[in-house]
Amino acid sequence: MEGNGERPSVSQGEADAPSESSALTERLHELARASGAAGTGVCLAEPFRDTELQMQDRVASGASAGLSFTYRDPAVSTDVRRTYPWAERLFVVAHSYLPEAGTPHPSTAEGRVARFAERDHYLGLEDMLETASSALREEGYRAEWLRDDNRLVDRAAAVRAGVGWWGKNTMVLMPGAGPWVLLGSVVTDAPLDIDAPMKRSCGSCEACLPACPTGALVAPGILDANLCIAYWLQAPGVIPREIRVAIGDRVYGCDDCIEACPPGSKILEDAPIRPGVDLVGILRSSDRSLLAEHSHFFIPDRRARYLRRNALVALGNSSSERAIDILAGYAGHPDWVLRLHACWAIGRIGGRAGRAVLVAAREQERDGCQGVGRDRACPAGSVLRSSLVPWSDHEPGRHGNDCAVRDSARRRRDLDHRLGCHGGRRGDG
Ligand code: B12
Ligand code: SF4
Ligand code: SF4
Repeated sequence: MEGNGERPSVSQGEADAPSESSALTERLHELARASGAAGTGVCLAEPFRDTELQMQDRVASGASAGLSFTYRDPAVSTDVRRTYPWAERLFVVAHSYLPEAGTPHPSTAEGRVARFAERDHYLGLEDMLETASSALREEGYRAEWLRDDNRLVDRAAAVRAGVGWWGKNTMVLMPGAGPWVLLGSVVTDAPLDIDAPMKRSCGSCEACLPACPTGALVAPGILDANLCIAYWLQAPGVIPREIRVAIGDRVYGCDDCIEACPPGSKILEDAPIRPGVDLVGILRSSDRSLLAEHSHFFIPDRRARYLRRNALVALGNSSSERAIDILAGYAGHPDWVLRLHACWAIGRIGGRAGRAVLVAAREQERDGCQGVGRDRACPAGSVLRSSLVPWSDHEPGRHGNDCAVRDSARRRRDLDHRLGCHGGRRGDG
């Protein structure tokens, strides 16, 4: 059997009769497909040297923005034998979350969650990986699966195993599903037949590059995480001002560079419209229920403050004066990160009521908050000052990709929020 129907498998067994390993390989592909996998492939568990070098470059240039995860130790995440010395093969599985995940269509005071996180779509992938692992174990082989884990760069494995190709938006694209897939691998010592990498590329298409609202795709296939909205919505600390504007109504994840991708357009068309998430609801819920409801999000330190921070920013971008009441409550919140983003949101909405709240908040801040950054000095005061500048001047869309966002985000690289926790096992993409 061919892993993805596009390229021949390379048999490791006898040349004439189908070997035991060929039969097992075929069975695994079939099992995974039967359990819903959009694509499967097998590659050698050799180190991914090119990827390691790319990651070292990103760290050296700062483009990894202090990310931990796979960047914690690229020597480990690009060489699975450092974790599993017995590894011979990676059986890679791609799970498409479209059309089921739908397309978010938030109305005012609703926020947008990227499709991959609409619910925990990794659960389906885990079932597929476990099915394949069990089959291998039943045959007496070792098998462990990894998905979105610090110990393996999933996309490098998927490309080597011929499951898809590198897109210029850095995603792995698959025929049929385009970029709308999550990836995982079974690590095994079984001598499975390997697949050849796919002979495809984006060709002359570059649609994703201008589609990114912040210019985070700084070159084809190169993402500067300092500029990426998906990065900031799951980073600890303060979100830079210009990124806050670019965030729009998003509260988690960003799909713009993948929505623009033609190989995924057909499956995207079939995705049903679904409502957004209730932003005021997020601000009114208890920490416990917020964390329970969004248990599949990566939230730094599992602190509900970061979900609330994101909701404050999205509400600020909603232009809804009706949001001022709930924001006013947060302008006096004991947590300075929330106060700061609430004051910004109020300033962004503007209006007489908002200004009155900020004036009152500034009074409260007068003696405290002599912090490190411009924003931290006084959330309400800095917003009052900067509200004299028309917000449209900060709109990234109006200036193309060489806008203030990039400069500002770069300046922020060395600030304290990078030192926050971004580690541990990931819960999302
Ligand atoms: C860190 C991380 C992030 C970071 C950084 C992303 C990044 N591009 O590195 C942030 C938080 C920004 C992020 C965002 C998202 N992520 Co994420 N993330 C990861 C994680 C944990 C590690 C990624 C990694 O190590 N990258 C290493 C660098 C070196 O890889 P790279 O940037 O792709 O670099 C390659 C290309 O540059 C290529 N290359 C080099 N030169 C050139 C030139 C050309 C022309 C081309 C085409 C390619 C190319 O070679 C490099 C590798 O050798 C993986 C899970 C995992 N354990 O692997 C998920 C993962 C990559 N994320 C995933 C998803 C779904 C997302 C989001 C779509 C979620 C969302 N909707 O918000 C966004 C997409 C943003 C984007 N365009 O990448 C999926 C991607 C699935 C797929 N089909 O590719 C993964 C694999 C999780 C999973 N298990 O499914 N993510
Ligand atoms: S996820 Fe959003 S911000 Fe990040 S590269 Fe893609 S379009 Fe740009
Ligand atoms: S939008 Fe075009 S260039 Fe970008 S990843 Fe998709 S096919 Fe490739």
